[in-house]
Amino acid sequence: MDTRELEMNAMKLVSPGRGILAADESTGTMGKRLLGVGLEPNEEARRSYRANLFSTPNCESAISGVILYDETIRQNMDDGTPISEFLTSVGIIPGIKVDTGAKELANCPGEKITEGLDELRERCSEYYQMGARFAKWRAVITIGDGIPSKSCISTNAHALARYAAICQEQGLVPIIEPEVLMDGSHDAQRCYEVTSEILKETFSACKEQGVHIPGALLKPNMIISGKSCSVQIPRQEVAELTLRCLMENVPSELPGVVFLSGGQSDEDATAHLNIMNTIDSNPPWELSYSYGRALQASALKSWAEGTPEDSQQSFAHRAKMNSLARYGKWSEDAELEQKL
Ligand code: 5MM
Repeated sequence: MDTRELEMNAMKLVSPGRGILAADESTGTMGKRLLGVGLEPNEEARRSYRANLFSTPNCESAISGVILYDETIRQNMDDGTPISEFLTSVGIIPGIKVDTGAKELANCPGEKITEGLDELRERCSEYYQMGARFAKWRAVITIGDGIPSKSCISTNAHALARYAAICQEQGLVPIIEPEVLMDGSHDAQRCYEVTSEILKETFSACKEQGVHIPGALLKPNMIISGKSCSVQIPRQEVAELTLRCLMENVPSELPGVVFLSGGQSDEDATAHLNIMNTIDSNPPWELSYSYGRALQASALKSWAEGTPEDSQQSFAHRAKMNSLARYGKWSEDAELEQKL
């Protein structure tokens, strides 16, 4: 394992004012997103939308890395340049989703286990040759009546650690993503407890399996009430609880935490990150973003309703807002600006 290369790439991914664009929607998810804005979901539609997004002028000032899907890393930009080569040439690190999806967990109704460990070593080696320098694996934890079960927590934590160890062996920085879903009527306290549990178990499995923590990144959810909970806590409290939960459960050698947006509104995802970066608690890790929907929702809408340039402008705007949030410098007023 080349720990120096891993640490260097992990640090680059969380360099000041920059964060990650999660554009790794699987074919099914991307299909739903395209249909949602009235577009036909086919391979060329996925390619052209993403190629336009990646060519947004100056987006590298706010985007350090892009997570790609297997289909996308094999595609080209409009001029024929391979997508990963193009991203590298503008200073953006190409990454790759290596899990093969969350499937039903046997004996645990309503719960999921993420699959994809088979032949992972060989796939990582191929992705490294194609230019990828980091990877992502998402575990999905649902809160409900009597769930998550111990089995769901421990099997997902074990798989995340196995994935991380294999990625590092092959030169890819693993983004470890245990997502506690916002779906449900649970309160923020329950989200706090479940998030603590999965984080503890994941880092314990990583330790047991020799994962090199300074060469990895964590992609967690924020501590937030379930979508249908009657009590939605204010932004300041989301930020404080999230930081407290991370301080209690995340090792200090980790270089960075790159949050997922998980279905929060664009502005909430930005505002929560911004507050965390203004709270004077001196966390040992960088606090950044790896947003999918919160960076792309408006860009996809403009892609369907406007011109390619409109889509790039929408993306540039959200990227800029989140870049400001990395410094704790975002404001409602900044939302009125339009360009990078
Ligand atoms: C980009 O969306 C990813 C979805 O992948 P699947 O199609 O396999 O479900 C997802 O893993 C994403 O990277 C993270 O959840 C972060 O995205 P959000 O939208 O939650 O910020």
